[in-house]
Amino acid sequence: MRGKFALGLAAAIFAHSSGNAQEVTLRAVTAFAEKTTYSRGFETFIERVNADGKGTIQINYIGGPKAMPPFEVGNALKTGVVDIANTTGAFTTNVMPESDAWKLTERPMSELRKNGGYDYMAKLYAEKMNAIFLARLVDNNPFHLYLNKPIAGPDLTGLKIRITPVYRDFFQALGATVVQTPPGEVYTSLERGVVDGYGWPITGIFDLGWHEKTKYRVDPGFYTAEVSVLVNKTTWDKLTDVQRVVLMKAAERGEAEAISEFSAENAKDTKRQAEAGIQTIKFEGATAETYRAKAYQAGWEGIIKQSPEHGPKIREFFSKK
Ligand code: 173
Repeated sequence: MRGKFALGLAAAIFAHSSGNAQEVTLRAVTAFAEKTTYSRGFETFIERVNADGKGTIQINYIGGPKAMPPFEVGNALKTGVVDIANTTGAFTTNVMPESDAWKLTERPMSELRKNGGYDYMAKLYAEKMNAIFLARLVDNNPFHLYLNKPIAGPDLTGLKIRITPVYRDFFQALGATVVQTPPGEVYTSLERGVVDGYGWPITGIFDLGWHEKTKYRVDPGFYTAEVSVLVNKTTWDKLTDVQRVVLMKAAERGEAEAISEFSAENAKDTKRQAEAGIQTIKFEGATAETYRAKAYQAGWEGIIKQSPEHGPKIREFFSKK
């Protein structure tokens, strides 16, 4: 993790600070339920900022989806209703369609911060969302299809599946009927039989009790989940260098920890799912290859359709093919 991040940090440290500003307090929200898997990294980030930033910068954690619906977070950040947010690209496509492309990265952030991929996306966040993309706190965390009806192969014809933009193009390509919901509606949708399954990463299904309503997980996984810290750019521009460094230090630490943290979490939850009686429907060999290839093909086609201008360029930075 000694790429652009570190250089930017050093530059900010040595730049002149603008006088002795007072302590500033930023308003923060998360798109995921408080104290669950995908808010945890952000909560650690906030603790670090509040410890390190005493007298200079503090974060007031307003909360999660009870305070603000997940799909509204991008716009709230853009307009400055909140100063800082923990969210994922799939929840902010209404302000920036390209944000959903993070799920397709086949390179770690340490590499994307050097190869121009981060810079390209950061410019789009600044222009379209009025946001600074501070750090990716979730990576190396595959998505899966979870089902309550068995399937014999990669064909979802006749099944109704809960989605977000992450899964839409892929599950539709497999023949599914899709219905978009925020995470907060997954449990009742399963309970009422409104859906036959859902997309979600390998970790976190225990947070809201979904394991009670889940029979099967389909392997292999596909893509990698992304959850990141974004800062309103107008707020950022008003901060002093000292205040920015507090944020950047906590951001750099969080991003550096993500890959190893999730490799442990992934293993833990895979085991826990089996112990909870969730059976795996495992595609192998050529079927698995085709399934994953279809995921990426449908995913990129979707991004490029949404953004013919930027999609192909983003693909060059993110993809291995
Ligand atoms: O399934 C979802 O709600 C979703 O898009 C997502 C994205 C990142 C992490 C967890 C879930």
